[in-house]
Order: sequence, then C-alpha cells, then structure tokens
Amino acid sequence: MAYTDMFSLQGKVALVTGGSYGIGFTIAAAYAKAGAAIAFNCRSQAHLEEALAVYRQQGIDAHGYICDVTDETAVRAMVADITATLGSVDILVNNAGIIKRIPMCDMEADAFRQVVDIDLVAPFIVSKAVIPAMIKKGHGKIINICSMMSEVGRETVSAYAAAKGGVKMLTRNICSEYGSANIQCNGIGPGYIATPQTAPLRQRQPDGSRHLFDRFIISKTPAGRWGETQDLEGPAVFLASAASDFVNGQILYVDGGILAYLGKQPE
Ligand code: NAP
Ligand code: GCO
Repeated sequence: MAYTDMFSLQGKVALVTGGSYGIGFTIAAAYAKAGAAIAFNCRSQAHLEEALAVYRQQGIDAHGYICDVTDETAVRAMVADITATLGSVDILVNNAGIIKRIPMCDMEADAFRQVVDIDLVAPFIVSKAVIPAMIKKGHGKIINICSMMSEVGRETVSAYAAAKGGVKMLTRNICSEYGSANIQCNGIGPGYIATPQTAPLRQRQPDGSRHLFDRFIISKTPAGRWGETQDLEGPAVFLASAASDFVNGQILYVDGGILAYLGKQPE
C-alpha cells in the first residue's frame, strides 16, 4: 500500500464527541481533510452553530448533533441518525470531557460523579453504541482521549484523574474484548494543550506576567511550550488509519516530553 493510501480516511465515517471547539474540533477537521465524512456532537446550540460555520469556512461538510454523551438514549438516537445519513461509524473519538479543579476534601460527591459520568462513563456509552456495527462491518477504530492524569496526579483534579485513569483501562479492555473483531482501540494522552479547558491556567496576571502554573508547565515540558490542538492531528489520523492496524490497546502521549522528564533542579 502506498504511504499516502495508508494514512487516508477516504470513504470512512468518523464521529468525534465534543467536536465543537478545542481538541475535538481540530481532530474532526483533520479527519475530514484526510477524506472522512464527519459527525460531531456537543451540548450547546450556540457552540454547534458556531462550529458548523467554522467547518464550512474550511470547506468541511460536518454533521453536527446536540447530544449529551452521558444520555444513553440520546447517544443511540444520534448514532442511528449518523448511520442512516452517512453510513455506520468506522472511527469513534471519545473526546468530550470536562474538568473541575477543586481540592478533594472540598469536593461534593455529586461534582465528582459528574466528572466521572462525562469523562469515563460516556466513552463506555458511546463505544457501546458503535461497536456492534463495527463487528458486523469487520473493522473499527476507537480513540479515547486520555490525559497526563491517566498516569500522574496533582492537587485539585481527583475526579478528573480517576476518570482519565479509568479511560486508559477502558481502552485496554475494549482492545482485549474486541481486538479479535478487528477493532483497534487506542488512547491519545495530550499534554498541556491551549484550549478553553486550560484557559484559566494560562490567564495573565494583573501585572501582565505569566500565570505561575503556565510558567511551571513550560519549565516541565522539554519542548518548552504548551501544545496546540494541531499537535494532535498527526497522531489522531495515524490511530484512525490503516497505518495503525496492528496497534491496539496503547496510549500515545503527545506531551512535548513531560512524562519522560524529571524536571529542572530549582535555582
Ligand atoms: P474543551 O475545550 O473544554 O472542549 C470540550 C468539548 O466537549 C466541547 O465541544 C464541549 O461542547 C464538549 N462537551 C463537554 N461536555 C459534553 C457532554 N456532556 N456531552 C457532549 N459534549 C460535551 O476541552 P479540550 O481541552 O478540547 O479537551 C478535549 C478532551 O481532551 C477532553 O476529554 C479533555 O479532558 C482532554 N484533554 C485536554 C487537555 C488539554 O490540555 N486541553 C489535555 C489532555 C486531555 P459543549 O460545551 O457545547 O458541550
Ligand atoms: C489540569 C489540566 C489537565 C490537562 C490535561 C493534561 O488542571 O491539570 O487541565 O489535567 O488539561 O488533561 O494532560
């Protein structure tokens, strides 16, 4: 197979959850540019309309849905509509996610559950909705968006870390359970990426200087910068394409080297 064909997504149908902005938008747009028909969902009508306009500006005919990924009935209806309109889903990216930064002992159990519901239970719900058709078709790709917090913790993100650690193991379990049906399920673990989710960590101080956390992350990243959503395009296309057909159950960290690095000695 020619290298260009190996990475092509021509003729494939991709569903990217939370594809209205941030990482999900960039991945869905990359898939469209690689040849796939794309569908995405989000919760807000305003986000949906803004996203559809930006996709159109880029020459992409995206199919957008209002659908909360925690609502199993709504997810099933969305998948049925995608199947009727575009064909059955060949590539699923479980990207929709939230974070709540609250010290663990101050966090209500309901808030913890909400994070786990969106970040961990939903990838189970959406995967479950697409796997039967993938089995029937004889192939499928599922990409779960994990995190640095699938491996390490930090103050205030207990629910997020618990959920993202869980998504890593859900990834390995889908690989274990459905690898024999030619379904590859892998994860991408983005490092610190500039999106609305991380905007509070990059907010400038009143004197114009960088946020302490922003400086901390740059010092912890061998690449010496925050990631951009575009840094995830190549890895996401690779894991959705035939080029990765024997890669299964892996988490690909796209973090500018953070997880490999001990950090600088304080001066
Ligand atoms: P973001 O900028 O906050 O975007 C989140 C997207 O998910 C939006 O499209 C949002 O749209 C949608 N969404 C949220 N909850 C939803 C729900 N219940 N149902 C359907 N859609 C929902 O986040 P991001 O930074 O791009 O992050 C995307 C994924 O990567 C998340 O899983 C995140 O944890 C993970 N991640 C991010 C980073 C980072 O540094 N940014 C690093 C590692 C991992 P609506 O608001 O309209 O619903
Ligand atoms: C935080 C961050 C994260 C990142 C990301 C790292 O508060 O530490 O928001 O957790 O967004 O998931 O990979």
